[in-house]
Amino acid sequence: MRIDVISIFPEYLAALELSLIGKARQDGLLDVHVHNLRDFTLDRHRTVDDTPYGGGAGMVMKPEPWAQALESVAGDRRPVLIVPSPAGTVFNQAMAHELAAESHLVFACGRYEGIDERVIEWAGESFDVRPVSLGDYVLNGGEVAVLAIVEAVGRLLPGVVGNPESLVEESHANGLLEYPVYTKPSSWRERDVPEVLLSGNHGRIASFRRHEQFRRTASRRPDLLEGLAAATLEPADLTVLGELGYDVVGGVLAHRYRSAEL
Ligand code: 6GU
Repeated sequence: MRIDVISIFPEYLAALELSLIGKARQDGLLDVHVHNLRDFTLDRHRTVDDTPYGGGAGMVMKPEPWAQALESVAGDRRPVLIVPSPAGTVFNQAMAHELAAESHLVFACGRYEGIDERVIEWAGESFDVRPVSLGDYVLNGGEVAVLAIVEAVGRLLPGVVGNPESLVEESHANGLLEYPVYTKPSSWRERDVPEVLLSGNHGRIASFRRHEQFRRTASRRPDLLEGLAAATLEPADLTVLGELGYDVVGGVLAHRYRSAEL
């Protein structure tokens, strides 16, 4: 996969040289190119921003440096252009899987109040444009989002994560949060590892872990359970979910008291 990142803080992306993603680059699985937007300006001051039409606080990124930078990375195959923005679609594991199937991702890191909207419209002629948000809070620019998205996508590429089994049993892999994990010693500061995990009974261990996934998800992320298709659940799951307050209504999970509010 090829990745181009355009930013006025290219040093921010140095973290992509570290750890799993850095290793994937060394191994030739990921071809990452970071570009300084200021290299595409045409004035002596390398200006990338200007005041907003219509007034208001802050500055807006000028269109022409973006057009020059994007043209320089476009290629001929209609790459996906990810525009990090708190006004984007919220990123999740399903989107990470979709992006992992692409051959070329381009990231346009805005700063200030954002990029002149005409750039986003114009880019649609040669890119598949996707405004993407990390969640409902505001960052100063897109760079941190690029680090997060490249890491989430990169680890899904074949060969990046050493043991692909570890991608199966992790949070969001099956729409639920991950079960809690423990290691030695079995007793630590008067706290014992749940007995079932020492039992060697793989069936009991699997159902304990699944039970814990439901308990955790119900407590921390009830939004993930609400509306879940009951067809994906086993009878034993429905017993546990029933104890957690969930019923099946019209083929999907609904919390007994909360569903009307959601
Ligand atoms: Cl992707 N960008 C910015 N600037 N702020 C954000 C965000 C992205 N996601 C959440 N907040």
